[in-house]
Amino acid sequence: MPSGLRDNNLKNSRHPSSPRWSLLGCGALGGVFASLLTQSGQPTRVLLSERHRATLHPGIDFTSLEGHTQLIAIERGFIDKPGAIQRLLVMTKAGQVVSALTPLAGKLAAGVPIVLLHNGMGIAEQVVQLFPHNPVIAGVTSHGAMRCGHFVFRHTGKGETWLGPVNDAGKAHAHLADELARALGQAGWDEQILTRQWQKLAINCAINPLTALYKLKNGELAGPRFADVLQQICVEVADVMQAEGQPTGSDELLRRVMTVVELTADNYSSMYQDMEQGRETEIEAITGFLLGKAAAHGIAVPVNQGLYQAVKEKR
Ligand code: KPL
Repeated sequence: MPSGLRDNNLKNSRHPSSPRWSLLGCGALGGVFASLLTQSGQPTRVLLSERHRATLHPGIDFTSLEGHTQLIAIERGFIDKPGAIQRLLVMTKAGQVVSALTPLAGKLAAGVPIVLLHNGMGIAEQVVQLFPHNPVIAGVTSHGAMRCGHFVFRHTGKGETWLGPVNDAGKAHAHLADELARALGQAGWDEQILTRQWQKLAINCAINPLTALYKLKNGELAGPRFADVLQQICVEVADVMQAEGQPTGSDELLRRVMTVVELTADNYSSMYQDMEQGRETEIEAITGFLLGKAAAHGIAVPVNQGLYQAVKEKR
């Protein structure tokens, strides 16, 4: 048995009373979070759809930031018959959140917290409608992750993670941020999560379409070639944020974008990875969300509009 399997089984048994995380969406970031949660001794179960039953894998092949590779034993469940769920962490792509959660509507026990960690915006409101009796918590994260094969994941960048309530019931679940912090090294709780979601949206509007269209690592956006376009993207996002009651300066947004470009210089953005692998991108939930809000306020966002169209046409 690989040593990773033995270690993690031991770790789990040291925390018999920890409530179990059920994780929906085992893509690059989901696989990395499942591995880190398990390594921190927090029992984590990955919920898969029935079509994955035939392709089960003995564990997650996980490579840490330091380059250590381990096979991590992960419990699996199936979404059609999930059994008891104590807390749900949803890490599907933005466009799949609602369809992935729909089989649980009316079945999830009242009070079970649902934590949403995906790029883009506009999804949490739909989840609140689907689960009126559950605390809904939204999160943003800037960790970098790569899927290198079937259940093979690499943690490529240490980022920040923030959680905050979407509905009133969510407000009682700040402890979930502490528990994520045990796994990730850092995670915070912010009642104003909407502001952080907008700031992350700006980062994704800037980094994701450009890296996907020009086939670049995030760090390659740092040169003078992209300085103007990045600034224009931030000016447009700041205009829309202002109209949405989230005043911010475009310079502040650009500073945040450049910090992430630097911290994740060696990473391929999720949109780059999606496009390379012929998967649906998150452009609707990212730039599409911005365009929708801009249209509602009558604000012109030509640079973001152009990037949106280019990504749509590329598929
Ligand atoms: O969120 C990301 C993504 O790739 O989707 C960033 C922060 C840009 C890191 O690559």
